Amino acid sequence: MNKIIKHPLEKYFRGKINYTTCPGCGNGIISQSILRAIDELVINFDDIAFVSGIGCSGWIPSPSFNTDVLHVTHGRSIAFATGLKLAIPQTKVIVCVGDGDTGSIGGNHFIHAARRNIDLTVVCVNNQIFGMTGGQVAPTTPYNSKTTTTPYGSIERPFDLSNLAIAAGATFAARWTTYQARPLKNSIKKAILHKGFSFIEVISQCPVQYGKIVGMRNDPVSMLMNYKENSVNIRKTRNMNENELKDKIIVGELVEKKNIPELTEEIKRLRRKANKR
Ligand SMILES: Cc1ncc(C[n+]2csc(CCOP(=O)(O)OP(=O)(O)O)c2C)c(N)n1
Ligand code: SF4
Ligand SMILES: [Mg+2]
Repeated sequence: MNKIIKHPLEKYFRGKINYTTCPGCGNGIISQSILRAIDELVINFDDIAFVSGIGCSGWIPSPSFNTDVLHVTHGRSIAFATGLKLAIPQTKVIVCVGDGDTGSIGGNHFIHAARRNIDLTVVCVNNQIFGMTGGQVAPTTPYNSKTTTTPYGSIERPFDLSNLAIAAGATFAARWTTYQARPLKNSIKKAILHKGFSFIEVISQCPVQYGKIVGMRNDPVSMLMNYKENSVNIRKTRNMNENELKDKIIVGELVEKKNIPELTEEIKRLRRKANKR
């Protein structure tokens, strides 16, 4: 008799969906990491809402995750998520967003959400490029990269999105690559439980658009091996000098601050104060 093997995460999917994601894209690893984190935390999927923007990363929860998913305009996912969280504070809100979405058009929403310490978990897929639209330069693309829109090399220095989040006030921030899927999943678990703005940056392979810039077109395995070889855990960086850290990806849990007022709690407090008058 044929044994039917069911994927343990199948229960989180809406049914048979045709994916638009290219073979070898890091979005698959990130999608699994999010769902495994939720599964291990034993959270009711209906108590979670996802928000995503326009970009390949937007297709991580939409339309496949079988819970509430808002697939909104480019650069506005954190703004929509803020509205959602304020309206239904008991909902856990997870935002799946691209590096372009986060650092360019959505930059203001990003830094102000971090400053306000609103209880959102933002999973930012940093493939260092505008993937979906054809490989244009993003605010995260390394200096001197030849992209569709920078044929002579990018002359702008890239943002470090995690450091930007921390500087703006994020109370939890972690960075991993898709190579470190287990620690990524563990940090997502912590981020979901964290009361406040949590930011998870995932350096992720786009073998189609970014792959061609770095000479690894359609070669996700080499991109993953590159992440493996060039990642350094934050704990080890204390003993390394600037030269040793050049071109390294610093991974790990970068910040965790507790007891900082969270926005929806602050609003509750303010309401009580106003009602007393
Ligand atoms: C207001 C607006 N501006 C521009 C676009 C075009 N656009 C769609 S996705 C995208 C960039 C996607 O890059 P990123 O956010 O890094 O996501 P990725 O596809 O790499 O996951 C752009 C510029 C749009 N859809 N809407
Ligand atoms: S273009 Fe890049 S980021 Fe987009 S689905 Fe394909 S591999 Fe993934
Ligand atoms: Mg991108």
